[in-house]
Amino acid sequence: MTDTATRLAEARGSLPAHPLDPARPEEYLAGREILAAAGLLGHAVRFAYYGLEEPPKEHVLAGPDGGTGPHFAPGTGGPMPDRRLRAFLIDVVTGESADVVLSLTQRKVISSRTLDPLTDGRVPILNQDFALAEEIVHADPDWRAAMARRGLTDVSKIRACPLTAGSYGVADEQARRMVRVLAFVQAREHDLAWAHPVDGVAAYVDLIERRVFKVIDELDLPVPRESGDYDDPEVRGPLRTTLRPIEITQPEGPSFTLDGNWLEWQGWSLRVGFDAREGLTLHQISLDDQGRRRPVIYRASIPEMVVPYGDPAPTRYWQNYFDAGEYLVGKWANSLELGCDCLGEIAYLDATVAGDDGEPRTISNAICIHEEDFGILWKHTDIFNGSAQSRRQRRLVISFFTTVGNYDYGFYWYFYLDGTIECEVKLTGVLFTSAYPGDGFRYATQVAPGLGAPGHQHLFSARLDMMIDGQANAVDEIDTHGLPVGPGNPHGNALAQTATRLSRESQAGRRAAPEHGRLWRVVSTERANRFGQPTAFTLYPEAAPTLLAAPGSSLYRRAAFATNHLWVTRYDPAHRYPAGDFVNQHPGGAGIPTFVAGDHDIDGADIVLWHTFGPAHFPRPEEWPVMPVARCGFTLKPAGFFDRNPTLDVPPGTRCHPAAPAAPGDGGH
Ligand SMILES: [Cu+2]
Repeated sequence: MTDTATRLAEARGSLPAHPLDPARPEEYLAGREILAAAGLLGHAVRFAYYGLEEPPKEHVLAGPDGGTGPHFAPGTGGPMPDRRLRAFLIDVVTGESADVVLSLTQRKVISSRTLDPLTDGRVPILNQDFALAEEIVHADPDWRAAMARRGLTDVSKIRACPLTAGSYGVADEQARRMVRVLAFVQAREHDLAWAHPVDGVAAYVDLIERRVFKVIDELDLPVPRESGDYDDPEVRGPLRTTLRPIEITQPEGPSFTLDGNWLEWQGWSLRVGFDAREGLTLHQISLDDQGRRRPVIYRASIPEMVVPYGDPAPTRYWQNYFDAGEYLVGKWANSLELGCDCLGEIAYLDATVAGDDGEPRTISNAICIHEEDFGILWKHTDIFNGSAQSRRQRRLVISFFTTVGNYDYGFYWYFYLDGTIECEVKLTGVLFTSAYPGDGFRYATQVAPGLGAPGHQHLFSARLDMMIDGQANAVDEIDTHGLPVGPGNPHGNALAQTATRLSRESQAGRRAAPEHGRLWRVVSTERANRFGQPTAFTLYPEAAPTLLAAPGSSLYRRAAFATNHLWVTRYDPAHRYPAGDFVNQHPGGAGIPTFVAGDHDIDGADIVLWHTFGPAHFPRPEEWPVMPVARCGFTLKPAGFFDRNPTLDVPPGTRCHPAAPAAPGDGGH
């Protein structure tokens, strides 16, 4: 047998347990062989993305038990769907890029499309671009002269950051696969380079020609000198000695079960996935209701995030990073450490991503799964019957952490005993820095002498492929109003809710309205609760500002998804990324604007919610030199999904001695 045949046999012999299981190392290898056999892997071809091409939803739902459960046994339901991988390939000598889908099952390339970078955008940044960008600027005479003019003659001490370029309609830029490079001084090996930005200089690098094609040298600002090396005892001071241990133990083990990627806990069931671009993906989230598995969400993920910076300086106006579409957040996932990143009884899942060469790389302990005490679930001391009851809340936590340049992001999904789902992103790491020009500067906070941290936004997009009690769903916008004094409300205390059905895609680009406590309720148009009301889950937004870049700006077109807090679209398997498939240097208009262009009916349809969240971040001095976690996210709560509080059956804690209810007739006043 040839190598190819052996690998393919291996990949076939060990079929994934389920069609939504993440691609495995042997599958990446087998896929690479198929690409090579099709002549698509020349010596200069690199993988800018490589991952599972998920099977169509209807194929999964046609499986046994609606495709839920740990195993998808072929023969008992539909057949195992075709197993496919998708690769974004780039020839780093010619720049030619292709979007390729291959079938492991059929052992062939299914489709291969060459990108037109002017209209399609470009493939994401490669791993090799980090070292390459530095090598290129270090060798460039103009850039070296700009550094030398600032007294920086030893370029080995200057770190270069390959920053995505955006798209500003400049022909000389659009024609190139390029990054813009800002520089930071790292005088000692362990120095924190971000503390020493060489502001006022930007090098524009053509990654294909491997040269700097322009140096912007506009402002002469001193390089801030104070060390930000928070590992250095001189900088951080002595460690405090007053923290006593907190141990988290579960002597009988956790209450969840994990079978492959299938997770069950306290009535919840779901499948955990992982993708190099999106990171954690959750599938087929259901709730058990008296033995019935009731679907809630078919697929949940955060497929995009953009971090636009608000400093209009000529050397930095273009700073806006699409961390998922341009850098791939999943690819940079951390290996998590027990007792350090996660506390308690932890189950880990590894993640496999591919390197530039398409070789699989396993990130051990990339996904952390555990159970947490979360304070009080419910509590009441009754003044009439004397009952004093208290129950503790718990949540199941599924999380991963990723490092994208200076920032670190933790993505946490929480599932609670009462049916609540929460998504929380933890933002930490090191602020992006600039030189601080002096008092009254509007666009940055001074965080160390002469060091600025520009204001920016973090705008995440959650893609929630909803499935409340089935695929026929709709969204109502719920506002709460105080009513004017008048007939029927003589004392002016009346308050009421209005529910407005978002019937078409064109009506469903919505913003939060905290003054009305605005919520979006996703209802089943087929199932009702005991009151005859549709079963539903409600989305609670946090209502931070949407994209603040000016309408008409390049970013406004490129990050159109972020101009509203909510979009609702009819499900389409091709609609995966809210800023489009190829975000890097894309001129704008891709993603959400094209998804809603057909203005589909979304009342009683298979629908997807796209929810924008995340803070406008004007840094505080306390966020330097490393930032304590800031949080953002959203919550989904059952709203008439159950007929009453679903947690009456939660027992009191073993160390809890609730007062016995008073005997009938004892009640006093
Ligand atoms: Cu920030």
